Amino acid sequence: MLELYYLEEADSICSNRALMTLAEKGIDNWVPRNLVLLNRDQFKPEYLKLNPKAQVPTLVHDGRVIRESSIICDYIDDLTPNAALKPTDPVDRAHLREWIKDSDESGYQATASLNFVTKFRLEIPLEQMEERWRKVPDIDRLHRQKSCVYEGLDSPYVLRAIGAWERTFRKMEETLSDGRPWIMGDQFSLVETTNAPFIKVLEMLRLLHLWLDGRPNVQRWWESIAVRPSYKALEEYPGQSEDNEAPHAKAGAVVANKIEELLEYYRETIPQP
Ligand SMILES: N[C@@H](CCC(=O)N[C@@H](CS)C(=O)NCC(=O)O)C(=O)O
Repeated sequence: MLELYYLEEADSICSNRALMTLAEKGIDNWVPRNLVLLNRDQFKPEYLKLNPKAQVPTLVHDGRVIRESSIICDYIDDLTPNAALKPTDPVDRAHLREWIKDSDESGYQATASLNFVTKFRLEIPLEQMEERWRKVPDIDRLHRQKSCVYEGLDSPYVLRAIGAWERTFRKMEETLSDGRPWIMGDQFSLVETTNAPFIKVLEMLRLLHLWLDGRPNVQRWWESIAVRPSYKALEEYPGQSEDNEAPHAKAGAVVANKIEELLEYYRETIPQP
């Protein structure tokens, strides 16, 4: 039995990595174990036994536990040879892993910071946030979340997030400039299923164009991802990304000018390789 503990929310970026990978593999015989963050399900003792970091997703396969979203995606890919999401050539595999490592290390932090400084900051009352922080078992996560909420757009995590996406999209534009459809070439891969749920948050915040303007190859790549059923299924309701009244769209509109200024500042001050 394959059980997935996850959050059913459009901005549960790590849950969505697993959901998109399952959909691409055509695996549908998994058992949903849905957690609700606002009920603090992730801090319940029975869940902490599965995931001591109090995070989703967690995959349990025949009673054996697999944690960390990118490792879960890799594991899901190995469950069936259909629609392989990893190349066979060892050097290509090493390159795929470099992309995923980068996504884990900087894409994740960047997206989480931008989500916190926009939607969460506007939507979740401070007392509720502070109550939640008393339970967070990870000092890095705690500092990042507090800084984004207390300091807002002046948080150093925000400039770091903007820079992380600038660096990633620059590298993507270079890679895709030979006309290849996907980052790994002709093969749609884990690079797409691990990055798309993060980029989706930028899209929902209506900020994505700040990085994609002037990057036609990344735009083409993103348009090809956005029409895939595996991506569309991540929406909480049909048309969510197009809805100007959706919480992300409203929260993004408040910060768009300042984020654009910070991106300009980053481009002017940090040397481009
Ligand atoms: N490195 C972990 C990060 C997982 C993570 O941050 N999950 C978020 C949801 S996207 C979470 O569980 N947050 C719980 C909380 O904020 O209390 C992974 O990739 O699985």
